[in-house]
Amino acid sequence: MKKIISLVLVAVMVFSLSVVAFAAKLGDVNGDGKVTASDARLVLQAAAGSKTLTAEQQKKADCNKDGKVSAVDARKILQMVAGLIPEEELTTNTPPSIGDGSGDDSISWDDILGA
Ligand SMILES: [Ca+2]
Ligand SMILES: [Ca+2]
Repeated sequence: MKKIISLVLVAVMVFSLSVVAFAAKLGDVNGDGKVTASDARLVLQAAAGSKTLTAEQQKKADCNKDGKVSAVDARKILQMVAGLIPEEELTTNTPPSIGDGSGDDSISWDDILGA
């Protein structure tokens, strides 16, 4: 019985690890297993309307999880590629910068006045 429990535990651990690995693939739009500038380019092309992404690609492209594929996502990918932000940041929906309360990706009077 103990053996079965530990087997189940191992299975659960392996499963959660693969989920983490899958989540880390956010940003890998072209699906080559790496997050590179090529992925950012695809996101930019999609944002500009010159390229249509599959539903799966759109999910991976939407790095800030706002439901849209935009230049903001491409920038996040590029920042990650350049090592400016950790890879985990792609999977979290944190404001792009401290003080940007309105979430428009810039600090403006809106944020200060709370409009
Ligand atoms: Ca890629
Ligand atoms: Ca987005």
